[in-house]
Amino acid sequence: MVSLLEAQPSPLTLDGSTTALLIIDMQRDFLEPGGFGESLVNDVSLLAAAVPPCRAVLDAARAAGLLVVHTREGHRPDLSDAPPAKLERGAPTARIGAPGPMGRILIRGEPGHAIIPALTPRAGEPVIDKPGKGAFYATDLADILAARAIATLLVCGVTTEVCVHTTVREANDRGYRCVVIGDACGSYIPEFHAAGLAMITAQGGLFGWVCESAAVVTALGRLG
Ligand code: C5J
Repeated sequence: MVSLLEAQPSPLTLDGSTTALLIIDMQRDFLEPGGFGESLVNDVSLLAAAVPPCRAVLDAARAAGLLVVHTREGHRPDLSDAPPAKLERGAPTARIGAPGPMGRILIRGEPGHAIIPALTPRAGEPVIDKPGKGAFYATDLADILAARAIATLLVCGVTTEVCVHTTVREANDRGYRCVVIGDACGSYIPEFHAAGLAMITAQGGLFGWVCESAAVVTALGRLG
């Protein structure tokens, strides 16, 4: 069954059997005080507005039977998967691997690495641990999507201009139709959020489509 999704620069059809919801890095390290986001001197409260829209599309995707995939940015405790160029950035006390109030910053298994409680993955929903900004780099995401013949990705999460954008660019080059759910994304820098969304739809849809969470809920409701 297909459903029409209102989006920019044009509406598009969603086929529930070949569409997945991809939720990027909604981790405590980015959204809560004391994590990686705050270590880079960001106001992490700016990301809170994205949580209810993410929850709304997550509920709608689950009800419609879509594949839901979650990602987490983070590194092995021995940092062997973190290139020096990434590790050496930022103040030494606030770098990846440094101790913080939520455990070592951006390290797998630490409290800060977990997805926020409101969006906790359910059993059966793949969780992709990624060492980079893009969710395809050094992960098995492409295999998981191919096994389900996924052609369209509904993408949300944080941050708009970094991990969401990098993932959408990777996915676009791999042939996926990418729909970014604008109000379900967030950035520490509002101008970057707005520019990031504008870049996706520019020139007839350079990297895909942008829509609102309410439109996704409506479209998925017709599939459920
Ligand atoms: C960043 C991310 N901003 N998930 N990561 O470093 O966007």
